Amino acid sequence: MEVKRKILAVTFLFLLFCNLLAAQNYDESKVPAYTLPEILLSNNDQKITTAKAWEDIRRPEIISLFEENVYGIMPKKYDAISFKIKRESPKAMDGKANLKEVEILVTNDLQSDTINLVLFTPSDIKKPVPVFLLINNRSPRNTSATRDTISEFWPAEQVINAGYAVAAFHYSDAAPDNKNTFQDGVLRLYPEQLKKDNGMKAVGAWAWAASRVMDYFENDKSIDASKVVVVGHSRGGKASLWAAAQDQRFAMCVTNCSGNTGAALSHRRYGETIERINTTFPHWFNNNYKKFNNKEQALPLDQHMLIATIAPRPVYITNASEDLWADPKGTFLAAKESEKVYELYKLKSSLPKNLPPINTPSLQPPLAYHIREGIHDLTAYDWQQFIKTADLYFNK
Ligand code: GTR
Repeated sequence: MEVKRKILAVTFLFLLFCNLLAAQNYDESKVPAYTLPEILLSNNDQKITTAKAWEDIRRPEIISLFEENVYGIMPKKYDAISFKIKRESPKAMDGKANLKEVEILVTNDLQSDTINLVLFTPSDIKKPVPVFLLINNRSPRNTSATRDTISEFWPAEQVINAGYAVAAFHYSDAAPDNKNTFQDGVLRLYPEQLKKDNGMKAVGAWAWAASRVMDYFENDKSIDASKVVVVGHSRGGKASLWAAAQDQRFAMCVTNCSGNTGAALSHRRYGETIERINTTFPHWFNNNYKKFNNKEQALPLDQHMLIATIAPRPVYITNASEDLWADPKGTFLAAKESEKVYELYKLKSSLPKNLPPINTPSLQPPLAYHIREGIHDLTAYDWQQFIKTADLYFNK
């Protein structure tokens, strides 16, 4: 009896292991044949040939496809918002920057949530400056206000030296990244979302919080709110894309190594899959998204369409050479597919035809891309390129 149980247990573990291996494909020849949903064909088969038709018809359709099937509907209304400067230091970074620590308090239906913002602006500015805003999904130490930790994940000194303001908030202020506690943030304000299959979850809440920071920027005279770049890495990069898609006040989006349900094409089933992401992180996307576990072909959308909703505003997309989990090729292909929408705005993409070599950035807006040598991360090298593209775009 005991032996039989052991055999059963070993067989079970072996099958589980095979299953896990089989689920993740890293072999280009095993990418299934797929047809991407047409970006430029409306739900009632109308061909979209102008920027106006895109904005009036197709873009709203695509936004609702993503709301319904992936990220959930983002609530836009709240009762009140207030900004409190908790600390200000005009002599931060050896006198090079002004530091503000701002408490953004949002209330709705007697519930509230606080987003804590760290903001450095260059000291010597004569007019409002553009700003890079990071949705920090790693340790809060990365975005230290005291600069007791200096990290490449948020190289604030480097951004200040380039003449930009630099800001960050920690994503857990908006939604803890945990399947049992993600409700304990922004979703306290919108409890009805939790009952709906198309309700907002964690990624939606992180993007929502970026928009509240945008509300603050519109009230800070040192910031040029028409030049805000929203930046996110990985799961933060999924949120930065969704934030820029939802909120057209963001002038530019950076999505760094964002992978599955970020900037990579799901239909390819290369690296992380929808089933895998929904199983490991059930609190990120809405309930409807689970219907597409192992059913990528049935998706009425793919991530190239999300990138396209940000047009004509620039998007900077990245990968890392060792980060196959995030499917660099599928990410680059998604960027290429979105070019058609930029063309409607007469914006010519300067992306190369095929995935460029490692460390060869294509910086010219509207679509910028690089694949950096190394692992899944956000580094000083990455930031250096984002700054160059922002310089080109803002004519600095
Ligand atoms: C991974 C996840 C990715 C990505 C990454 C990260 O575990 O599978 O989709 O979001 O985490 O955020 O670093």
